[in-house]
Amino acid sequence: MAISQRPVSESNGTSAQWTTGVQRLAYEMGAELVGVASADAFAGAPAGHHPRNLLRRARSVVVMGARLLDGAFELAPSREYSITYQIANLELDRIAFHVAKYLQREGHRALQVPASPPYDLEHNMGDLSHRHAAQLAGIGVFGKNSLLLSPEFGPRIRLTSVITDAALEPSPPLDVDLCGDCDICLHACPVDAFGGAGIVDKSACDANHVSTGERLQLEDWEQMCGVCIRVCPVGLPDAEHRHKHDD
Ligand code: B12
Ligand code: SF4
Ligand code: SF4
Repeated sequence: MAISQRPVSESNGTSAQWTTGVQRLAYEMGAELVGVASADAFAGAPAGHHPRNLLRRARSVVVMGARLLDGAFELAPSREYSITYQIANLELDRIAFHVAKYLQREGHRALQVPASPPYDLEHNMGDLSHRHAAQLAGIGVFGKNSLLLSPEFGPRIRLTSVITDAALEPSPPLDVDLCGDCDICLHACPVDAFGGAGIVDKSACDANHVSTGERLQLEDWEQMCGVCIRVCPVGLPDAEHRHKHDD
Protein backbone atom coordinates (compact mmCIF):
# COMPACT_ATOMS: atom_id res chain seq x y z
CA MET A 1 0.00 0.00 0.00
CA ALA A 2 1.36 3.40 -0.94
CA ILE A 3 1.87 5.70 1.98
CA SER A 4 1.38 9.39 1.32
CA GLN A 5 3.86 11.57 3.19
CA ARG A 6 1.39 14.34 3.73
CA PRO A 7 -2.26 15.18 3.14
CA VAL A 8 -2.96 15.97 -0.53
CA SER A 9 -4.80 19.23 0.02
CA GLU A 10 -7.66 20.62 2.09
CA SER A 11 -7.16 23.80 3.94
CA ASN A 12 -9.21 25.99 6.14
CA GLY A 13 -6.53 28.65 5.97
CA THR A 14 -7.06 32.36 5.59
CA SER A 15 -5.46 34.84 3.20
CA ALA A 16 -3.21 36.03 6.01
CA GLN A 17 -2.09 32.48 6.84
CA TRP A 18 -1.34 31.60 3.21
CA THR A 19 0.55 34.85 2.73
CA THR A 20 2.64 34.18 5.83
CA GLY A 21 3.13 30.56 4.75
CA VAL A 22 4.42 31.63 1.34
CA GLN A 23 6.76 34.24 2.81
CA ARG A 24 8.13 31.90 5.44
CA LEU A 25 8.85 29.14 2.94
CA ALA A 26 10.48 31.49 0.41
CA TYR A 27 12.73 33.06 3.06
CA GLU A 28 13.62 29.65 4.52
CA MET A 29 14.64 28.46 1.06
CA GLY A 30 16.96 31.41 0.52
CA ALA A 31 14.97 34.27 -1.01
CA GLU A 32 15.90 37.65 0.47
CA LEU A 33 12.92 39.59 -0.87
CA VAL A 34 9.29 38.45 -1.06
CA GLY A 35 6.21 40.44 -2.03
CA VAL A 36 2.68 39.87 -3.30
CA ALA A 37 0.80 41.76 -6.02
CA SER A 38 -2.87 41.44 -6.83
CA ALA A 39 -3.44 40.10 -10.36
CA ASP A 40 -5.82 43.03 -10.84
CA ALA A 41 -2.85 45.41 -10.59
CA PHE A 42 -1.48 44.10 -13.94
CA ALA A 43 -4.12 45.98 -15.97
CA GLY A 44 -1.40 47.71 -18.05
CA ALA A 45 0.38 44.48 -19.04
CA PRO A 46 0.75 43.89 -22.80
CA ALA A 47 -1.70 41.47 -24.47
CA GLY A 48 -0.78 37.88 -23.69
CA HIS A 49 1.44 38.83 -20.74
CA HIS A 50 -1.15 39.27 -17.98
CA PRO A 51 -1.09 36.72 -15.14
CA ARG A 52 -4.57 35.57 -16.22
CA ASN A 53 -3.15 34.68 -19.66
CA LEU A 54 -1.08 32.06 -17.85
CA LEU A 55 -3.51 30.97 -15.10
CA ARG A 56 -7.19 31.56 -15.88
CA ARG A 57 -8.40 32.46 -12.40
CA ALA A 58 -5.23 34.15 -11.17
CA ARG A 59 -5.78 36.43 -8.20
CA SER A 60 -2.27 36.98 -6.85
CA VAL A 61 1.34 36.99 -7.96
CA VAL A 62 4.07 36.14 -5.45
CA VAL A 63 7.40 37.71 -6.41
CA MET A 64 10.69 36.55 -4.93
CA GLY A 65 14.14 38.05 -5.21
CA ALA A 66 17.56 36.52 -4.59
CA ARG A 67 20.49 38.76 -3.82
CA LEU A 68 23.52 38.21 -6.03
CA LEU A 69 27.13 38.21 -4.88
CA ASP A 70 28.55 41.75 -4.81
CA GLY A 71 31.98 40.24 -5.42
CA ALA A 72 30.81 38.73 -8.71
CA PHE A 73 30.31 42.24 -10.11
CA GLU A 74 33.81 43.56 -9.54
CA LEU A 75 34.88 42.32 -12.96
CA ALA A 76 31.51 41.71 -14.68
CA PRO A 77 31.13 40.65 -17.41
CA SER A 78 33.06 37.56 -16.37
CA ARG A 79 32.65 33.80 -16.10
CA GLU A 80 32.23 34.28 -12.35
CA TYR A 81 29.28 36.62 -12.79
CA SER A 82 27.83 34.19 -15.34
CA ILE A 83 27.85 31.27 -12.91
CA THR A 84 26.39 33.40 -10.10
CA TYR A 85 23.59 34.45 -12.42
CA GLN A 86 22.90 30.89 -13.53
CA ILE A 87 22.85 29.52 -9.98
CA ALA A 88 20.53 32.34 -8.91
CA ASN A 89 18.15 31.38 -11.73
CA LEU A 90 18.20 27.72 -10.68
CA GLU A 91 17.71 28.55 -7.01
CA LEU A 92 14.82 30.89 -7.79
CA ASP A 93 13.17 28.28 -10.01
CA ARG A 94 13.52 25.77 -7.18
CA ILE A 95 12.08 28.16 -4.58
CA ALA A 96 9.19 29.04 -6.89
CA PHE A 97 8.44 25.35 -7.46
CA HIS A 98 8.15 24.71 -3.72
CA VAL A 99 6.11 27.85 -3.09
CA ALA A 100 3.71 26.78 -5.87
CA LYS A 101 3.51 23.27 -4.38
CA TYR A 102 2.77 24.72 -0.95
CA LEU A 103 -0.14 26.68 -2.43
CA GLN A 104 -1.31 23.58 -4.28
CA ARG A 105 -1.29 21.57 -1.04
CA GLU A 106 -3.42 24.30 0.49
CA GLY A 107 -6.01 23.63 -2.22
CA HIS A 108 -5.10 26.39 -4.72
CA ARG A 109 -3.84 26.46 -8.29
CA ALA A 110 -0.37 27.85 -8.73
CA LEU A 111 2.30 27.95 -11.39
CA GLN A 112 5.82 29.22 -11.58
CA VAL A 113 7.10 31.51 -14.32
CA PRO A 114 10.70 30.71 -15.33
CA ALA A 115 13.22 33.09 -13.73
CA SER A 116 14.93 33.53 -17.07
CA PRO A 117 15.09 30.99 -19.95
CA PRO A 118 12.92 29.62 -21.45
CA TYR A 119 11.41 32.80 -22.92
CA ASP A 120 10.37 34.14 -26.34
CA LEU A 121 13.77 34.64 -27.97
CA GLU A 122 12.32 36.14 -31.14
CA HIS A 123 10.71 39.05 -29.28
CA ASN A 124 13.07 39.05 -26.27
CA MET A 125 10.11 38.73 -23.96
CA GLY A 126 9.22 36.60 -20.96
CA ASP A 127 5.71 35.23 -20.41
CA LEU A 128 5.40 37.60 -17.45
CA SER A 129 7.72 40.50 -16.68
CA HIS A 130 9.24 39.84 -13.24
CA ARG A 131 10.42 43.46 -12.98
CA HIS A 132 6.89 44.81 -13.39
CA ALA A 133 5.57 42.15 -11.01
CA ALA A 134 8.24 43.04 -8.43
CA GLN A 135 7.44 46.73 -8.68
CA LEU A 136 3.73 45.99 -8.14
CA ALA A 137 4.61 43.70 -5.20
CA GLY A 138 6.57 46.43 -3.42
CA ILE A 139 9.99 44.81 -3.81
CA GLY A 140 11.52 47.83 -5.48
CA VAL A 141 11.22 50.47 -8.17
CA PHE A 142 12.48 50.83 -11.74
CA GLY A 143 15.89 52.46 -12.12
CA LYS A 144 17.14 54.42 -15.12
CA ASN A 145 18.89 51.21 -16.25
CA SER A 146 15.34 49.79 -16.61
CA LEU A 147 16.13 47.20 -13.95
CA LEU A 148 14.31 46.72 -10.69
CA LEU A 149 16.23 48.36 -7.85
CA SER A 150 15.49 47.26 -4.32
CA PRO A 151 16.40 49.75 -1.59
CA GLU A 152 18.42 47.01 0.14
CA PHE A 153 20.46 45.60 -2.76
CA GLY A 154 19.92 47.93 -5.72
CA PRO A 155 19.82 46.00 -9.04
CA ARG A 156 21.99 43.16 -7.67
CA ILE A 157 18.99 40.84 -7.39
CA ARG A 158 17.35 38.27 -9.61
CA LEU A 159 13.64 37.72 -9.59
CA THR A 160 10.95 35.14 -10.14
CA SER A 161 7.17 34.91 -9.81
CA VAL A 162 4.47 32.41 -8.85
CA ILE A 163 0.95 33.03 -10.12
CA THR A 164 -1.91 31.64 -8.05
CA ASP A 165 -5.68 31.71 -7.71
CA ALA A 166 -5.24 32.12 -3.92
CA ALA A 167 -6.34 35.51 -2.63
CA LEU A 168 -3.13 36.50 -0.86
CA GLU A 169 -2.56 39.79 0.91
CA PRO A 170 -0.88 42.29 -1.45
CA SER A 171 2.15 44.27 -0.30
CA PRO A 172 1.98 48.00 -1.13
CA PRO A 173 4.25 49.31 -3.93
CA LEU A 174 7.14 51.53 -2.78
CA ASP A 175 6.91 55.25 -3.41
CA VAL A 176 10.58 56.22 -3.67
CA ASP A 177 13.03 57.50 -6.30
CA LEU A 178 16.29 55.59 -5.86
CA CYS A 179 18.13 57.21 -8.81
CA GLY A 180 17.78 60.91 -8.10
CA ASP A 181 20.26 62.88 -10.25
CA CYS A 182 22.48 59.87 -10.90
CA ASP A 183 22.86 58.74 -14.54
CA ILE A 184 26.02 56.61 -14.29
CA CYS A 185 24.49 53.52 -15.92
CA LEU A 186 23.24 55.44 -18.95
CA HIS A 187 26.82 56.30 -19.93
CA ALA A 188 28.48 53.05 -18.83
CA CYS A 189 26.85 50.67 -21.29
CA PRO A 190 29.55 49.35 -23.66
CA VAL A 191 27.18 49.46 -26.65
CA ASP A 192 25.27 52.62 -25.67
CA ALA A 193 22.05 50.59 -25.48
CA PHE A 194 20.29 53.38 -23.54
CA GLY A 195 21.11 56.09 -26.07
CA GLY A 196 21.47 58.29 -22.99
CA ALA A 197 17.71 58.15 -22.35
CA GLY A 198 17.00 55.05 -20.28
CA ILE A 199 15.09 53.08 -22.93
CA VAL A 200 16.96 49.87 -23.60
CA ASP A 201 17.72 48.90 -27.16
CA LYS A 202 17.13 45.19 -26.55
CA SER A 203 18.81 44.12 -29.81
CA ALA A 204 21.98 46.08 -29.01
CA CYS A 205 22.06 44.66 -25.48
CA ASP A 206 21.39 41.16 -26.76
CA ALA A 207 24.11 41.43 -29.42
CA ASN A 208 26.55 42.52 -26.72
CA HIS A 209 25.61 39.44 -24.67
CA VAL A 210 26.45 37.25 -27.67
CA SER A 211 29.82 38.87 -28.38
CA THR A 212 30.74 38.90 -24.69
CA GLY A 213 29.75 35.23 -24.52
CA GLU A 214 32.00 34.43 -27.46
CA ARG A 215 34.90 36.29 -25.87
CA LEU A 216 34.43 34.43 -22.56
CA GLN A 217 33.67 31.12 -24.34
CA LEU A 218 30.23 30.77 -22.77
CA GLU A 219 27.31 28.67 -24.00
CA ASP A 220 24.19 30.53 -25.25
CA TRP A 221 22.31 30.29 -21.95
CA GLU A 222 25.34 31.50 -19.98
CA GLN A 223 25.74 34.81 -21.82
CA MET A 224 25.45 38.02 -19.85
CA CYS A 225 26.92 41.50 -19.48
CA GLY A 226 25.80 43.21 -16.27
CA VAL A 227 27.73 46.49 -16.59
CA CYS A 228 24.52 48.47 -15.90
CA ILE A 229 24.24 46.50 -12.63
CA ARG A 230 27.91 46.74 -11.72
CA VAL A 231 28.09 50.54 -11.88
CA CYS A 232 24.92 51.22 -9.85
CA PRO A 233 25.63 52.55 -6.36
CA VAL A 234 22.15 51.83 -4.93
CA GLY A 235 22.24 49.28 -2.13
CA LEU A 236 26.03 48.91 -2.16
CA PRO A 237 27.38 48.88 1.38
CA ASP A 238 30.77 50.07 0.14
CA ALA A 239 30.37 52.23 -2.96
CA GLU A 240 33.96 53.34 -2.54
CA HIS A 241 35.23 49.79 -2.81
CA ARG A 242 33.41 49.46 -6.14
CA HIS A 243 34.91 52.67 -7.50
CA LYS A 244 38.41 51.48 -6.65
CA HIS A 245 37.89 48.49 -8.92
CA ASP A 246 36.26 50.56 -11.66
CA ASP A 247 39.21 52.94 -11.93
C1 B12 B 1 14.17 38.93 -22.47
C2 B12 B 1 15.03 39.39 -21.33
C3 B12 B 1 16.17 40.11 -21.63
C4 B12 B 1 16.43 40.67 -23.02
C5 B12 B 1 15.57 41.93 -23.16
C6 B12 B 1 15.72 42.90 -21.97
C7 B12 B 1 14.56 43.88 -21.74
N1 B12 B 1 14.92 45.06 -21.31
O1 B12 B 1 13.41 43.56 -21.92
C8 B12 B 1 17.95 40.91 -22.99
C9 B12 B 1 18.67 39.65 -23.43
C10 B12 B 1 18.45 42.07 -23.82
C11 B12 B 1 18.16 41.07 -21.49
C12 B12 B 1 19.19 41.76 -20.92
C13 B12 B 1 19.37 41.88 -19.57
N2 B12 B 1 18.71 41.26 -18.59
CO1 B12 B 1 17.12 40.26 -18.89
N3 B12 B 1 15.55 39.36 -19.01
C14 B12 B 1 14.71 39.08 -19.99
C15 B12 B 1 13.45 38.36 -19.49
C16 B12 B 1 13.61 36.86 -19.74
C17 B12 B 1 12.16 38.90 -20.07
C18 B12 B 1 12.09 40.42 -20.04
C19 B12 B 1 10.92 40.90 -20.81
O2 B12 B 1 9.90 40.27 -20.87
N4 B12 B 1 11.05 42.04 -21.44
C20 B12 B 1 9.96 42.55 -22.28
C21 B12 B 1 9.16 43.64 -21.60
C22 B12 B 1 8.94 43.63 -20.12
O3 B12 B 1 9.84 44.81 -21.91
P1 B12 B 1 9.14 45.80 -22.87
O4 B12 B 1 8.72 45.24 -24.18
O5 B12 B 1 10.13 46.91 -22.92
O6 B12 B 1 7.82 46.11 -22.08
C23 B12 B 1 7.10 47.28 -22.30
C24 B12 B 1 5.64 47.03 -22.20
O7 B12 B 1 5.36 45.79 -22.71
C25 B12 B 1 5.34 47.20 -20.75
N5 B12 B 1 5.10 46.03 -19.92
C26 B12 B 1 5.58 44.80 -20.02
N6 B12 B 1 5.08 44.04 -19.03
C27 B12 B 1 4.28 44.83 -18.27
C28 B12 B 1 3.54 44.55 -17.15
C29 B12 B 1 2.80 45.60 -16.54
C30 B12 B 1 2.00 45.33 -15.31
C31 B12 B 1 2.84 46.90 -17.09
C32 B12 B 1 2.10 48.01 -16.45
C33 B12 B 1 3.58 47.15 -18.25
C34 B12 B 1 4.27 46.12 -18.83
O8 B12 B 1 6.46 47.84 -20.19
C35 B12 B 1 7.43 48.15 -21.15
C36 B12 B 1 7.31 49.59 -21.50
O9 B12 B 1 7.84 50.38 -20.46
C37 B12 B 1 13.49 38.70 -17.96
C38 B12 B 1 12.83 37.64 -17.08
C39 B12 B 1 11.35 37.91 -16.98
N7 B12 B 1 10.53 36.97 -17.31
O10 B12 B 1 10.95 39.01 -16.59
C40 B12 B 1 14.97 38.94 -17.70
C41 B12 B 1 15.41 40.05 -16.71
C42 B12 B 1 14.56 41.28 -16.99
N8 B12 B 1 16.79 40.29 -17.05
C43 B12 B 1 17.48 40.61 -16.05
C44 B12 B 1 18.82 41.10 -16.16
C45 B12 B 1 19.59 41.28 -14.89
C46 B12 B 1 19.37 41.39 -17.40
C47 B12 B 1 20.76 41.95 -17.71
C48 B12 B 1 21.45 42.82 -16.70
C49 B12 B 1 21.69 40.82 -18.17
C50 B12 B 1 22.46 40.19 -17.10
N9 B12 B 1 21.88 39.24 -16.44
O11 B12 B 1 23.58 40.56 -16.85
C51 B12 B 1 20.46 42.74 -18.99
C52 B12 B 1 19.92 44.15 -18.63
C53 B12 B 1 19.33 44.90 -19.75
C54 B12 B 1 18.55 46.09 -19.27
N10 B12 B 1 19.21 47.11 -18.75
O12 B12 B 1 17.32 46.06 -19.33
C55 B12 B 1 16.72 40.47 -14.74
C56 B12 B 1 16.41 41.82 -14.12
C57 B12 B 1 16.58 41.83 -12.60
C58 B12 B 1 16.34 43.21 -12.06
N11 B12 B 1 16.98 43.51 -10.96
O13 B12 B 1 15.60 43.98 -12.61
C59 B12 B 1 15.44 39.66 -15.21
C60 B12 B 1 14.14 40.01 -14.49
C61 B12 B 1 15.78 38.16 -15.00
C62 B12 B 1 15.60 37.70 -13.55
N12 B12 B 1 15.03 36.54 -13.36
O14 B12 B 1 15.94 38.37 -12.61
N13 B12 B 1 17.17 40.49 -20.79
S1 SF4 C 1 23.51 44.53 -19.84
FE1 SF4 C 1 25.32 45.52 -20.73
S2 SF4 C 1 24.78 45.83 -22.91
FE2 SF4 C 1 22.87 45.45 -21.80
S3 SF4 C 1 22.09 47.49 -21.25
FE3 SF4 C 1 23.27 46.74 -19.48
S4 SF4 C 1 25.33 47.58 -19.83
FE4 SF4 C 1 24.27 47.71 -21.79
S1 SF4 D 1 23.38 53.80 -11.83
FE1 SF4 D 1 22.36 55.62 -11.04
S2 SF4 D 1 20.85 56.16 -12.63
FE2 SF4 D 1 21.50 54.07 -13.03
S3 SF4 D 1 19.96 52.81 -11.99
FE3 SF4 D 1 21.68 53.11 -10.54
S4 SF4 D 1 21.13 54.92 -9.34
FE4 SF4 D 1 19.79 54.87 -11.15
